Amino acid sequence: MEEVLEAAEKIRSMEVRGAARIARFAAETLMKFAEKASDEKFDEEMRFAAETLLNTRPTAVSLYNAINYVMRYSGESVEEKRQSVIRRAREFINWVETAQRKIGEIGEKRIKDGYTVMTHCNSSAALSVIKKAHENGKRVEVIATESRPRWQGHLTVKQLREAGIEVTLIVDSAVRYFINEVDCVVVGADTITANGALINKIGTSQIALAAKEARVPFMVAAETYKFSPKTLFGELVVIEERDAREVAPEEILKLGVKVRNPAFDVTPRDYIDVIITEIGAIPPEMAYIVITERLGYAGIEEEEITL
Ligand code: RUB
Repeated sequence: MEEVLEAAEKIRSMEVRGAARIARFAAETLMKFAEKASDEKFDEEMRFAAETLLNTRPTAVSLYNAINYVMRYSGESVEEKRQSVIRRAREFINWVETAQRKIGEIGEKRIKDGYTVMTHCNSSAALSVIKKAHENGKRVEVIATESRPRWQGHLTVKQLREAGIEVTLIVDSAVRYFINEVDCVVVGADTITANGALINKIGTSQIALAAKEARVPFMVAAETYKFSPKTLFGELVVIEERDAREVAPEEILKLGVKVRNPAFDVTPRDYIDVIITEIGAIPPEMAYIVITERLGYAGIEEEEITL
């Protein structure tokens, strides 16, 4: 169980971060844990591991979908169940890899030669789109935000430079200043709700607002495991609020200043032109169908959702 607790801490502390990486890491952790879990209490131990991983970061539904996918294992004997967990975890990991590749192939068609693309935070799905356009010989430049307070923008600019892509780093508050120099915005997703709203890194909704005002297309790159089944039943997505010390130094905190540090925000579907998924470039209004048909929640009652 120690490995599961360590893995949970890596997610909580953001050593492993980003919705897709978190999901993949959770599936890998459950797979390794299943190999060692006891014969006597296999189901109980698996469930404890699943819940421990689930209770790390509340917002990205990819974590829930990954764990839920693996935990729908089956089998008569413990050995069959163990093999089923391993098989399902491998299937999920394969889903992550193929979806990101496919999203790149579909999304890059929306990026024309000579485009300047704005992105926010550090999204593997969004970068897959930009990198694919570059690989296909299009001249692409990127404007990337710092993404305070955890500076994920620094990862983004490094990864883009490694790929040989021109990139400009800006502070988050400079988005509107630069929006008219941009041909489109591409961001990732932590969660897409049943009504097509996007939950992504704090600041995303301000970018969407600026993009709409400037008539700049706003694209979301999101694998279908970023769509939230629980929102079908009216559940609201929990926005993680992180420690004040990520935002303000001790000398400010000791003055009794109240600090709020939400990690994500909500962009209503009206601001989204298209969601690039591995099954196609879809309008946000199709989120309900993705959850029911693609993720298989059609006709499922809320009580049947056990995790
Ligand atoms: C990361 C973030 C990313 C999405 C999508 O937040 O908001 O835009 O997770 O990333 P944090 P990906 O750094 O707090 O985890 O496309 O890689 O899943």
